[in-house]
Amino acid sequence: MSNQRVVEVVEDLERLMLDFVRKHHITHAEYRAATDLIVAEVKAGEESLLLDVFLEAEATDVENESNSGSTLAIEGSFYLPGAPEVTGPAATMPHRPDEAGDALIFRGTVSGADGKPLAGAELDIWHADAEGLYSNIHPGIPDWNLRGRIKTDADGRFAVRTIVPPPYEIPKDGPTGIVLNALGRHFFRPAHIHLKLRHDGYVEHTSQLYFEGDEYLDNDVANAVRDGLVLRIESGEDAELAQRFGIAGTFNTATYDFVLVEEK
Ligand code: MBD
Ligand code: FE
Repeated sequence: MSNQRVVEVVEDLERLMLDFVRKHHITHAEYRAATDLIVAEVKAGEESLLLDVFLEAEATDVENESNSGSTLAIEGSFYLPGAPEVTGPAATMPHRPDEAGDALIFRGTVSGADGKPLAGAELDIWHADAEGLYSNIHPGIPDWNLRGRIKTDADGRFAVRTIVPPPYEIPKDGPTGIVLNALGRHFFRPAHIHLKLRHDGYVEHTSQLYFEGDEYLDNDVANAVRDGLVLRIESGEDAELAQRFGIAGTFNTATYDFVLVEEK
């Protein structure tokens, strides 16, 4: 039995590709190079990376057009469900004893579109380490390092200690990197923190947060930076947070308030 949505979009895609082959006089050798690229992407485990770099931001833009909550952003290729829960007043992302990078307390609130704070909302957070590498993906890093799930308190607030990640560089030597190189593009994404937010009765919210001053904000290889997702890192003293997290002197904080959309 045919599926109406599949007929609609796949037949349109088919027409687009046939027109494309004709328009560019694609040779048989070029056609075969394209199928070989797909095989190479799968062999390298980069098929999602290729699509996420080139297409995913457009799909989230489409969703943002009719989204009344906080701005959505791409998931990227490295999300894994089941990260450890991080709890307590000094909630800290799983990390190595000698984890490199500047300490950051990321904090904020989660509320509904009506402004009602959401207690017990889950923030599923993952980001790269100071080398730009992701645990469970890149070798040599303990499983679940810098991946964690934290819940908001009774007032819908959260605060978690982690490190400021650096810009992320797409592997240069893999098939996706070869394509980017042939296009004359660089391989960098601005530094970012990935998040998925969940709360019963609300639509799961996938986004990413960036940092002011990053040289790749305006030329992200995945073109995924959007207004309102760029955080300012405030460096200063905050007695309450310092006590809570047992840190002395000045430290970095970054704040973001999420708005989730109710399920229909
Ligand atoms: C990532 O972490 C990412 O942000 C993108 C766009 C692609 C792959 C991994
Ligand atoms: Fe990423």
